[in-house]
Amino acid sequence: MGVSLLSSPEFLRLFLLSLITLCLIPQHVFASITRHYKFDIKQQNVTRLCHTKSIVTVNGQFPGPQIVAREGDRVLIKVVNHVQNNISIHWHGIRQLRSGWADGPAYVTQCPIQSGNSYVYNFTITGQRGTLFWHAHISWLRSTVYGPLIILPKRGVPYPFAKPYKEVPIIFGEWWNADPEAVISQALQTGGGPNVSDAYTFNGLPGPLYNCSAKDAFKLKVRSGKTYLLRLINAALNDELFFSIANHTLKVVEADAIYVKPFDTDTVLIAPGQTTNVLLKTKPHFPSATFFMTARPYVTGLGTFDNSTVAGILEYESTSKALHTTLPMKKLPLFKPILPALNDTSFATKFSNKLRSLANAQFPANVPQKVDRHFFFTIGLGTNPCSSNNQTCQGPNGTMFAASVNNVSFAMPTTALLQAHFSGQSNGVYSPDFPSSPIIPFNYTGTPPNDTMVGNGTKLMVLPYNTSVELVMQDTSILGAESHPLHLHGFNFFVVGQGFGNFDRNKDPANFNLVDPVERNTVGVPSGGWVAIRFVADNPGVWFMHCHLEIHTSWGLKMAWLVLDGKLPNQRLFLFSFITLCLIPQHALAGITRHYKFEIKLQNVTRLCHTKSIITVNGQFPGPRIIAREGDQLLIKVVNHVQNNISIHW
Ligand SMILES: *[C@@H]1O[C@H](CO)[C@@H](O)[C@H](O)[C@H]1NC(C)=O
Ligand SMILES: *[C@@H]1O[C@H](CO)[C@@H](O)[C@H](O)[C@H]1NC(C)=O
Ligand SMILES: *[C@@H]1O[C@H](CO)[C@@H](O)[C@H](O)[C@H]1NC(C)=O
Ligand SMILES: *[C@@H]1O[C@H](CO)[C@@H](O)[C@H](O)[C@H]1NC(C)=O
Ligand SMILES: *[C@@H]1O[C@H](CO)[C@@H](O)[C@H](O)[C@H]1NC(C)=O
Ligand SMILES: *[C@@H]1O[C@H](CO)[C@@H](O)[C@H](O)[C@H]1NC(C)=O
Ligand SMILES: *[C@@H]1O[C@H](CO)[C@@H](O)[C@H](O)[C@H]1NC(C)=O
Ligand SMILES: *[C@@H]1O[C@H](CO)[C@@H](O)[C@H](O)[C@H]1NC(C)=O
Ligand SMILES: *[C@@H]1O[C@H](CO)[C@@H](O)[C@H](O)[C@H]1NC(C)=O
Ligand SMILES: *[C@@H]1O[C@H](CO)[C@@H](O)[C@H](O)[C@H]1NC(C)=O
Ligand SMILES: *[C@@H]1O[C@H](CO)[C@@H](O)[C@H](O)[C@H]1NC(C)=O
Ligand SMILES: *[C@@H]1O[C@H](CO)[C@@H](O)[C@H](O)[C@H]1NC(C)=O
Ligand SMILES: [Cu+2]
Repeated sequence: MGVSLLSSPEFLRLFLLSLITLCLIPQHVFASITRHYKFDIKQQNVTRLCHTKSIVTVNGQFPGPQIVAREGDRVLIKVVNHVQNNISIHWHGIRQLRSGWADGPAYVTQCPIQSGNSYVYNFTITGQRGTLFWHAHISWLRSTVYGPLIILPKRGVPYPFAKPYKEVPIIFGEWWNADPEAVISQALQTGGGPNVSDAYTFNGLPGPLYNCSAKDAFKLKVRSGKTYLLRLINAALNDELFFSIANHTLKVVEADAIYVKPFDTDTVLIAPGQTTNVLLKTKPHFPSATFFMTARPYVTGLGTFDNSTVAGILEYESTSKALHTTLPMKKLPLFKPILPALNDTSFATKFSNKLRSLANAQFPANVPQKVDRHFFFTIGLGTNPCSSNNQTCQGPNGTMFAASVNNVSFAMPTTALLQAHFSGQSNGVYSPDFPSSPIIPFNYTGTPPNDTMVGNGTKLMVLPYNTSVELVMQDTSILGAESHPLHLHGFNFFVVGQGFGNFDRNKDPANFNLVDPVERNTVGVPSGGWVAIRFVADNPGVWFMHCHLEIHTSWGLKMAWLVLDGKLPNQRLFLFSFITLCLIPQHALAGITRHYKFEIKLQNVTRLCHTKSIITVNGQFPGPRIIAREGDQLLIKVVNHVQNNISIHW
């Protein structure tokens, strides 16, 4: 059920008005502006690998449209759902300071937007600039519903590196000939591993290394002697990716919208949910060659995976006309990069160790030096008993695959967690008792225990406002060690340490980097190892944390933090306005929710032989009666059909 305070014509009027305002008033007058976007969720037929299918898209585009804003801007995105699926959109990496209602994960911060309904995401970008992305955050719809989210520095503020000649987003994804919704639905039913994608893509294009795909190639046309800023985004569902460009070195300058100390590398490793900005310096003279850029996965798990390679083409524009006419591009020699082996954990470790915060006066690394709460979470796969008693499941040994954090496989609620918390009705929705360390310690990276079954629950870890947190995430070898890119909503965190084997609380903290650790929103828990992160819980709300390998999230590798309001008014979550509410199961509550609809309209009424048109609620004079019991929640949707402005006082 959608509740909106502005009816859509009124929204449109506001929308047009602000556009006009934008056109007339010179931008330098504003410190920051409001940017309006409209996302129509609709089906679109798309063909790749000679395979045509109808996919869920934003505005018919695949990948979806780019959102561009400046640090300090407010962004208002109206999402209208024209498809049969429920949908919600996450603005991945946006801090959402006090605006948790706009974060997007379905059943965490909002109920999904149902078919025919709409929702307005309203947030301000505070203290962030760089490359992020947006994606659907329900089921596996993000396989096609994703796009870049680019935050430019404030007007007049330069990058901490020379201004690039051009900026180019390259968003990595997967192409599935099958319907990913059917794939995950089947996997969850059989308990087995899911089918895998058929191709990887750059900006939606699989490129020439796949059958029937030569024409669908991403081409980066460049001039010699220039510097390009490539905004790399991994939006793939289930695959960490290596990326490289033949005969060119890349300079990494930013990760997850935070500047890093620049370093050169031939290959970038980027997990789903991560973004990396690199500078590409083109060769000083026309090289008489074309170069492939390629990506293929980094894989540590035991399951099957898509081991294919996507290629795009780096093509130099020839300035000489003669060259152009006598040497068509396709006749030029072609060079291909050499990527690390699919299981090259040594490269992964070296690469992640090179990432350091810029940590200068302008962009300091505010690493929490003191810690209020220490947490230790195990991260990994496990099993559930087969839910079908007339057949064996396809998971390990006839069981069903599951995944967990501290052995809690997260059970999604049917009411949004934030709504349940905010309305004081958490009873029956979640419990505030997420374990701060494993209940039964074991040798996490040694011989796996005999019992691989996981527990489950909808448990939250509650943090008072401004708690300084250290969290060690420990991979387990229960069904084979595996790298897990963990994503935290609502915060950036500092990666203060990582290692292999079991984390040693007595020895390892001595080696933590509390000076210039990389700050990000998604970090790989090393395969068979651990990672330590720190953050300050300065953002009230309910914040999802989960593996960004979508299959692991589906299996339950997710949990949520509940950060309480602080004492001051500016330490509290904003009141919700455009919130899509879920129906709360009534038996779970002492009070119930009562829904009323007030249509403000004109009505002819006669008194003393005098007929006149008056403003009424639902045509009634006096208006309708509202009845409730103590403890009930009242939801009254007021729709204004008259010319006057209106508001109602209770
Ligand atoms: C997609 O293709 C099918 C089959 O050709 C067609 O019936 C349908 O109308 C198309 N849908 C869209 C959104 O173009
Ligand atoms: C869509 O979401 C609503 C509200 O949570 C739920 O009742 C309904 O079953 C969902 N529909 C589908 C198709 O998942
Ligand atoms: C967006 O959120 C801000 C802060 O809560 C609020 O003041 C503003 O009215 C909202 N705008 C819309 C269009 O909802
Ligand atoms: C590209 O690199 C390959 C392998 O290192 C080398 O043989 C070739 O000459 C290089 N080509 C150009 C144009 O740089
Ligand atoms: C990918 O996997 C398939 C099936 O396991 C195998 O036949 C093929 O050789 C692999 N390709 C590469 C490039 O590793
Ligand atoms: C990586 O894979 C290769 C061959 O596929 C294998 O020989 C090697 O042992 C593997 N390395 C690791 C670290 O698992
Ligand atoms: C197994 O049970 C399900 C319902 O639980 C039923 O749909 C299915 O047909 C049964 N399969 C067999 C082989 O009996
Ligand atoms: C599989 O299950 C059987 C019987 O339940 C058990 O004896 C065996 O040890 C299990 N194997 C593994 C690899 O878990
Ligand atoms: C855990 O298991 C590993 C691998 O078997 C072993 O090397 C290590 O010593 C064990 N650690 C502990 C604390 O038992
Ligand atoms: C696990 O299973 C093995 C072989 O079935 C057995 O020898 C061992 O005692 C079991 N360990 C535990 C802790 O139950
Ligand atoms: C959670 O665990 C209980 C048993 O503890 C089981 O009955 C239930 O099916 C599990 N739910 C899920 C979603 O795995
Ligand atoms: C009220 O009466 C006027 C005059 O008879 C008529 O034009 C109008 O449509 C009526 N309005 C409503 C809401 O009934
Ligand atoms: Cu994972």
